Amino acid sequence: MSEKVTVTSPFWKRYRENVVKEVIPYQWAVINDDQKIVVPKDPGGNDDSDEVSNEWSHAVRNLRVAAGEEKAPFNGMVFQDSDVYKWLEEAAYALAYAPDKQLQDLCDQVVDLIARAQEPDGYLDTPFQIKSGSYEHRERFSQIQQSHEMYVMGHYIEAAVAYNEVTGNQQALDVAIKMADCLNTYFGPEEGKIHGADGHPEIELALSRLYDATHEERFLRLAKYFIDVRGVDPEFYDKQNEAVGDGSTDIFPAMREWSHEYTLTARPIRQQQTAEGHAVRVVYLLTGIAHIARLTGDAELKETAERLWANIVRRRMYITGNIGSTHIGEAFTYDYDLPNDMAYAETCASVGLSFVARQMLEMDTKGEYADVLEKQIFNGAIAGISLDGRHFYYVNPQEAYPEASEKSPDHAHVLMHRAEWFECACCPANIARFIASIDRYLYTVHEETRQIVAHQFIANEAELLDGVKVKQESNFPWDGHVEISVEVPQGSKPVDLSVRIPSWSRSQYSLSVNGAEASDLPLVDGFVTVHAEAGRTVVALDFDMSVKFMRANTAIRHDAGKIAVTRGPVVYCLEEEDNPAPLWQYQLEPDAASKASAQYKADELEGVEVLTVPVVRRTSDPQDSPLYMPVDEEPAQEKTTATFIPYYAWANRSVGQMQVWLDSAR
Ligand code: FUB
Ligand code: ZN
Repeated sequence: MSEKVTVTSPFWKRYRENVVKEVIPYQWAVINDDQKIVVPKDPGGNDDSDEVSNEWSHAVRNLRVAAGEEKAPFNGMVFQDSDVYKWLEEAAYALAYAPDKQLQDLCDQVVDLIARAQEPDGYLDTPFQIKSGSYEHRERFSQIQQSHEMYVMGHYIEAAVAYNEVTGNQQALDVAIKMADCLNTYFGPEEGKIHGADGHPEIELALSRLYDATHEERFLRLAKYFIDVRGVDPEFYDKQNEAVGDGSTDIFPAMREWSHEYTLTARPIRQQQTAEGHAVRVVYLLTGIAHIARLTGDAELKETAERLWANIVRRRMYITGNIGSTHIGEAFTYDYDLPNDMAYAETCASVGLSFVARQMLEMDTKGEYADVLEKQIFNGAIAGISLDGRHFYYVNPQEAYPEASEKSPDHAHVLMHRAEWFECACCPANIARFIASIDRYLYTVHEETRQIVAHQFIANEAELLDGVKVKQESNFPWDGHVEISVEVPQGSKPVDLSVRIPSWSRSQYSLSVNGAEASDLPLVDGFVTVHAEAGRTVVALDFDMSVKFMRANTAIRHDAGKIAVTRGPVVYCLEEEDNPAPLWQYQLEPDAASKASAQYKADELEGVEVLTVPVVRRTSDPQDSPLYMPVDEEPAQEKTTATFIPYYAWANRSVGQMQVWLDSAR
């Protein structure tokens, strides 16, 4: 990446400083066993193995054992190594904006340990190297529906590309290249190789990144092979599973029962019409598909990405941007099925959808991609981390009740407070690497056409193209005034600056260029484009920051007759901490949005715009009232106000009810 973007946004600077000061040291302490963990029951139901400690991660120790430097059994989920790799990747991004010799030394040591753990032929996946316990007789790549071998290696490759790019560490990249070459010897269309793709996509996107870093065609070829081989033989996983036994020794025995639809192997992916199965797997795969479609100019693959993207964001996404409607299989279900209190909405899925959005934006300057990315940036993804940086959500409900989480098995996956860690710890480092790399999500730059696409409004100073400087100033998302200045050096060719007009402000915004009113500039796919000649061009925007009441598509039965409150890109929620329970007694009058007021509270929730909104509150029936009664025996109602806070900030104070959607009073 040749662009250099320095984030200056107060909102995002706080998050990124928190990653440096709190998250990286904390997560290192956990994976390096300097800190004991207390983990909740696994939301995906993966915690019945005695090879998973719920007190220690042992992720780094596993590497030492694989390197032959310590004796211990393998511990953790089969993909435990990826916790170390995602940590390394988040540290790499952090080093780019907060250089730190001590952290870099530690990362160098981790890379060296990884290199020592790697087999001479490039293979690296510690459970399959340590071979303790149930792994004793497992062969490499013999059960790739379940083994996550390429998922794990993909995460290493991503980390290596990032770390090499930021620090120049060549050893990191060499290990990744050796790893990818190892995969090349096992997989591919040639006879004698394995003709299947990993059960958990990730390697596709990782190899594409390795290609970007090395320009070695063989990595792109292999990435594309993994996309194209999926679903060619729908029985591929079944055959591999049967070959290793009857299932009694499987890593995830339940996976045998997964349908071909769920594993996205029912048909070649180019024929897939809808986003099925495990949400994170789908979005990781889509990221690879979009990346490879762009690199190879494959129009059919691009259409596949567009089709699946559209299915997700137009039919299967929560208003906060979260995805994944059921904890059973951590999966999508069907169009418009978006239960609020039972949502799964894994943090990794939001991070993954952000990856897809970024890749789609590389192909096309379309507002929808950037709008969805913005949803993650200010809602769905960042809800996955507490404001103190030491607690994490895996599941992100849109509605939560402590008693339901405690007593209803259906709601047991919905935690009422963010956890210190998880047995299946995929989310904590994923959200951290997203935050640490947010500077890479703000612009898309097209060198050939000299187009700079500014699709996010996070204040920053950037150097893009050949010496072209872009500066964004704003206090977004609290304030809707945004100024973007572009400085094109004298003698350089002009550039086109395309700026997104967010969907939530499209009907009302103002825009000026160098002080002259320009709100009538044509809007193309959600973007306006300003031509910037050598010198300084200033684009000033004022977005509509009024409080808006939103309704859902009538096909979403869970939200029928309900209203959600938004302001700018931020989705709000009601929390018991600010409003007496039960929250389901609060109703919104559809025309009351204009009576809502916003107030910035610097001392609350790390600085937050709080909304005071008129509501109608029904009184609760007296205790021991009958369960059912005629409607004319209406409970009394009072007009009052309620306090709304941004959804991402919920569960940072006390344990209590939370709701995004409220009943409409009419
Ligand atoms: O399987 C690896 C990761 O663990 C997935 O991406 C998450 O959904 C969790 O199941
Ligand atoms: Zn996760």
